[in-house]
Amino acid sequence: MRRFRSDDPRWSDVTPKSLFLSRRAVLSGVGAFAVAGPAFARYSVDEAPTSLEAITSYNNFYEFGFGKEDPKRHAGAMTIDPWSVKIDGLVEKPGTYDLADVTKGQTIEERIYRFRCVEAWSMIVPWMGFELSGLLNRVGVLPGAKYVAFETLARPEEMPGVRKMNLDYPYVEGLRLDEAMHPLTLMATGLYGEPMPKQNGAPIRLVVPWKYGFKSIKSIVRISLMDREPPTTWNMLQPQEYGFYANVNPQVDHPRWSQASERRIGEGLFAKRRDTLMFNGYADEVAGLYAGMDLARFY
Ligand SMILES: Nc1nc2c(c(=O)[nH]1)N[C@H]1C(S)=C(S)[C@@H](COP(=O)(O)O)O[C@H]1N2
Ligand SMILES: [Mo]
Repeated sequence: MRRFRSDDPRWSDVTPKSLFLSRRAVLSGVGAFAVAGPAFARYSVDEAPTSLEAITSYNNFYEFGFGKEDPKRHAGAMTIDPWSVKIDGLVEKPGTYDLADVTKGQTIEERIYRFRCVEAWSMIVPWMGFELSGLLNRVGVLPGAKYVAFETLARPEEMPGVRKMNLDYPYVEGLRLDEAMHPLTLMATGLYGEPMPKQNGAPIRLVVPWKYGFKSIKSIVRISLMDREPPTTWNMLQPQEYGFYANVNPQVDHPRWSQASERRIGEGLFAKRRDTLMFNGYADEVAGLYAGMDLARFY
């Protein structure tokens, strides 16, 4: 984990590109020097990534069914090319952007993040992606905007869960604008150095590592800048169980289970559970966003 805050001047000479290169150096076995350097630690956690096999075969993507294996089994049918994202609401340059235009000018880097589902399991995922702030700055956020709303593709012909309407589709999520602009908030386009697997939300999804996984909406087709808090899928379904904020918090239990600990996928069913960390271990970076807020009330 990082040792300094993001605004610490000691980071000033560390560019995202050099971070990426140092990580590559580590992967290719260049050695301990690169591992020890603070550049490596800036936004990535120093924990062993969960296997590609586990990350791509134990999924939540209800558009393809409730079961953890359903997304891997059915997501192959999803057409991801061509792909476009409608960006609208309180922006200077609204429009329908094709995928190449969404990623244009953004630095894609590797970020190894903790990922904690509200169901009390977790993984370590080596995402590829760029900061959402880069895209929002490019399209120009207008002064009245306070929230960002996201929407997933809902294509019944290709999605058995959507055909059955096992949830209210399209799946929608949202962030407060300051959360969306935070440097940890990623538009992820891949993992393990490869384009995003369909079951993980190809071709582009959100990753917000300090929040429960359901905030990290997959296969995004629309981003809207709003002046008020947008409705979100799980909150609409069960408001007393799933809040808008959904920050990982070991002190605020889900009404039906404890959030104090978690099962790390890949360690086996009999491995010792791990303690869940406040803001999923990203408190140094994000606690300031919630200063003065009652996190038991705004769960
Ligand atoms: N569109 C959409 N996005 C979604 C979901 C979903 O069902 N539909 N599930 C969420 C939940 S509950 C989790 S834990 C993560 C799972 O991401 P992963 O399968 O890549 O691990 O995706 C989130 N994003
Ligand atoms: Mo989840």
